[in-house]
Amino acid sequence: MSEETRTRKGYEYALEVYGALGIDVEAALQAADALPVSMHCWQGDDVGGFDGADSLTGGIAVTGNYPGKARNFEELTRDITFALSLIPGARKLNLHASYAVREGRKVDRDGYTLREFEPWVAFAKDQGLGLDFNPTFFSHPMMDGDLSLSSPDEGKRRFWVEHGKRCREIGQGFARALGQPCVVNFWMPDGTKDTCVNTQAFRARMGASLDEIFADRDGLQLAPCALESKLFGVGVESFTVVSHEYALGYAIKNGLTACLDTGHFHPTEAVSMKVSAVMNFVDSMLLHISRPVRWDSDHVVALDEELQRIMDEIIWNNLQDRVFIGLDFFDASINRVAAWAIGMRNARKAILGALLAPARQLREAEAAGDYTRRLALLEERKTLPLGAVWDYYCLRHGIPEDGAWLPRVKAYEQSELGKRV
Ligand code: RNT
Ligand code: ZN
Repeated sequence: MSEETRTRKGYEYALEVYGALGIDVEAALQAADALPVSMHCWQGDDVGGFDGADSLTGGIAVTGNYPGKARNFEELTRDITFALSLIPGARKLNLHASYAVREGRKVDRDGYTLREFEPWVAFAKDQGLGLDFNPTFFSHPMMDGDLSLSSPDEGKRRFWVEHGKRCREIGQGFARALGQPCVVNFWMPDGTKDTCVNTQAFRARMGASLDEIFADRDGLQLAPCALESKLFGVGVESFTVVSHEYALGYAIKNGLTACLDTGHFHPTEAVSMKVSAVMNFVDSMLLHISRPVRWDSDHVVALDEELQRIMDEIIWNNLQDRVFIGLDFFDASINRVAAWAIGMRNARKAILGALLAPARQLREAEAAGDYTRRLALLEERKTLPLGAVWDYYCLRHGIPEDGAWLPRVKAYEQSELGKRV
């Protein structure tokens, strides 16, 4: 039997199984395909960027030295292009300001304009991608240790305020150029290694900086701005200025987007359980989906229960128009293109899984107080033939199925990545 015949047969079987549950597979496929997932550019070069940093600061860490890391714009875009050929569905590309293409010009982060990102805009147009954006408040000589927007050094704080403003302008430029919104996400690593005794002073300076950056309310439609909270960073363990309560409070008070990174909470807290709660109080949310192994380790996103629960919460609560889905991980111990493919394919699989669940029956059971049936259905749902629908979906879009994409990555490793020494 050819692979294609096998896939089609599997799909027919799946249609029967889902059909018996009253699930419209075609509608699910179309909805899953249309939901944008933003792929972070920084998996391709271990969060290095192009604007001069030789080490990663801000309390984040990449481990591993798998060969083939992208070293410049050409290599990174080549790798992204190749990765995208393995990833079905609506996609956006998420850039960091540190990926500015300066072409020798002496411009720093407080002065970046759309010009430094024109090559990215051209690339996005060429690939049919939307763009999202992040100011980079780390890996830069103007950092005050681990402080940026909350620094007591007025010169440094001002530099970072200007950077924040520039990044909003650039995000709006992306949105205009590409005809779709650009989410601009603000994550500041600010905090202290050991006990901070004037926490309020840091938060007051942070607040004053953010107020300046967001004073201009124009452009928030084109480029919604998100604030990302965090629990702690390496070397910044005791006090984080933009903690969860701070970020959420600021976002609610100021009409910004709340960003929740799945690695930025205590290990037993689940972001899936926060989505509908937070969505009561903000217009929109950005998710940084990651996989925290024991801590904020930024492992490649796996198709685990939490990923599925996050997508269930978004889809079952009909929040997909107000929740922006982005990925955030960096693993340098495996092939970086494969890391993208695995994480992005998993995100899309989980979206499809949520759309293919017997949501009506689950709701009915719950409304009837039949929690036994609800649990039985939730468990049985886990072994429905999602994989058969997934393979058909890939086939239909000319994307390699499970089992077929990795050999391509290995070939790319031979022909392209292996040359980078
Ligand atoms: C760090 C945050 C942040 C970064 C990226 C590179 O803990 O998660 O989102 O990972 O901006
Ligand atoms: Zn993040």
